[in-house]
Amino acid sequence: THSYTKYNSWPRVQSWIDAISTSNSQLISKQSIGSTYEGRPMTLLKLGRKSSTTKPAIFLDCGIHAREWISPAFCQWFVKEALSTYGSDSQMTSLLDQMDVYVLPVFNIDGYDYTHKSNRMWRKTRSRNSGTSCLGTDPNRNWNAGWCCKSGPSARAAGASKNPCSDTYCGSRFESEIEVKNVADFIRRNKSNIKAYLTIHSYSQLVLFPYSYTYQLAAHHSELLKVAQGAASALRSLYGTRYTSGPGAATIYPAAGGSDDWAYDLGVKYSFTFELRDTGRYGFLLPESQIKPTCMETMLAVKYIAAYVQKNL
Ligand code: 0X9
Ligand code: ZN
Repeated sequence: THSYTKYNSWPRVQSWIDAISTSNSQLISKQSIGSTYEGRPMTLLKLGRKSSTTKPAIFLDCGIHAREWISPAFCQWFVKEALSTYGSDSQMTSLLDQMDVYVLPVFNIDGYDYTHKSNRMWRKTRSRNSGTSCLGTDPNRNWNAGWCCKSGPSARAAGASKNPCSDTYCGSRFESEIEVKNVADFIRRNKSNIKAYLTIHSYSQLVLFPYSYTYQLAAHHSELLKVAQGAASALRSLYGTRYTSGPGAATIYPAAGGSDDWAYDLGVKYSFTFELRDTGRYGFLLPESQIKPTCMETMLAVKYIAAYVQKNL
């Protein structure tokens, strides 16, 4: 059975998606944005007070990488908190009155399911690659943002690999992965409304923003740094958990083809990647006892960014 303080398997997340969207129909609706490689439906939740006109929106996704289990746990927590605090928490109420929040609870569903059944440390999608038995592409190297670019004289792409057996394989072309294509198509279709793109990963305790495919600073670098630092200090205010913020390339490593850089270059100015707990003691195997505190502190950071975006519409 589904629990917010456990790591739920994909079938449990799927029935949770159906149950929560039918029981709160004034505030939440679901839509399919396509299917995964293995044919599972990708269901997007839309949170917000119903309106006759199109509202500005925030896009939030979790579970791009299969083994980062705390990430889908956060998206589920976010939906629960949004629904249960609407009407009592003034910030959440005003957010969902003025804006919509699109939540994709698990991006890489095939990979997530595989980590529950076969290999806990799987990262990529589960698609076939021609000429090799190695499966999968890194869904965070598959976007059209300096895709698999070779920097300098070396034949290696920045933080991405041309080798299908690598965990950071960039794919045969950008958007080769149907999951990436489905989400990119949705964001392109709705790009005039989408004001912020937030993507949740683990681990390392970071708030990252563009760029990762280049060391060049984003046009809005100072503002993004200010917002990221504000989010990190909001997060820290609860339990003292320390997050570092900065542009991806300089803060973790250069890595081309990521969703945050793609969204930013499309025109979504407030584009952030979160790397949740911890800093390496448990890594991807974060104990279930840390789900609740991690989600509670992360809520403060996400709500900080949402409030900033709302104020600057
Ligand atoms: O390497 C990644 O994709 C992310 N780290 S993780 O350990 N979760 O795999 C960081 C993504 C930062 N953004 C880009 N590289 N665009
Ligand atoms: Zn990740």
